[in-house]
Amino acid sequence: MKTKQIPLISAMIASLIISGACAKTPEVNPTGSIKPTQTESTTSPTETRPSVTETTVETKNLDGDTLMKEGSLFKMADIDGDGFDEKVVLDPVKTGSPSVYTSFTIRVGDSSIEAHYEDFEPDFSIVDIDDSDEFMEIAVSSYGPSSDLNTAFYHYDGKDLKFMGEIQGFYGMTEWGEGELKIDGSGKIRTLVKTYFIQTWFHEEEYLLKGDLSFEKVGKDLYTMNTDVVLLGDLTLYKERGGAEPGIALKKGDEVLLKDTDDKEWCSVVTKSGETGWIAVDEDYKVRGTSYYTYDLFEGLTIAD
Ligand SMILES: [Ca+2]
Ligand SMILES: [Ca+2]
Repeated sequence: MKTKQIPLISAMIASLIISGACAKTPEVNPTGSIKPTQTESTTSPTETRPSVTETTVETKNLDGDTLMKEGSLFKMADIDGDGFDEKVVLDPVKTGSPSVYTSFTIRVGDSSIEAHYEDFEPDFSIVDIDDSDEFMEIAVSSYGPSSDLNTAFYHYDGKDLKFMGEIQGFYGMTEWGEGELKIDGSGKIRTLVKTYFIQTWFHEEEYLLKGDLSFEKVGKDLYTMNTDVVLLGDLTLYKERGGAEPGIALKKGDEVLLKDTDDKEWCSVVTKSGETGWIAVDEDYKVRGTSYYTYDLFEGLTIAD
């Protein structure tokens, strides 16, 4: 299932990126200061593929499922800023038949955290979300059950590991190219998030790393959706966002652009002649003032799971 959906999602992501919402900041290599592992002399210093031990351990859990531990991955990096490298270890676990990666344990020193993620990448990255503090963070990305990509972050303070949170999007290389979650040392993480307002689509989002190690969504007033649709019924637009006054009267068959939305209530609609009106949408899909759901009124939407 994953392999079929990924090209589609990937294409959507690519088109979003091309459609130009991205004000690109210069990329800073977040892993530039990491030392390569000793065993892989052919990789460049910026490629921090961890070494893989060959040991395979199999155990059974209480349900009788086979748990397979396919060797630990580790990287050396000074993630607590004390001047000495820590050994950061990830123990991936596969379950089921055919087996998939379902859980892992992250270990630094005497501290460890176990986590469960469906179809996670059996790998991790050391990243520097904010280069003005001395810490670096551990990132583990997952493909998720239906292309619900996400990345989990962990912090080590020199004594304890802490789960910081997870953010939609994949960090690092995937099977279709570079993941959409970007870290540039600014303290902000940029990514694409999936949303279900009006249709299934993605928009850019930023998250700020806060002092308590949590992430805060920065948010935007309006996100660009830019979806061309054809009206399947008549529709009178609102004149203004937030208002109740009627504006342009559209007819069945009209072609319009669903342009900018707050991703919760309002979306601008641009006609072929370049005039703009607004629709309000309740409960993600109910077009206010009509008996239509968005997908019954607009042809050209993407509706996925
Ligand atoms: Ca250290
Ligand atoms: Ca830092």
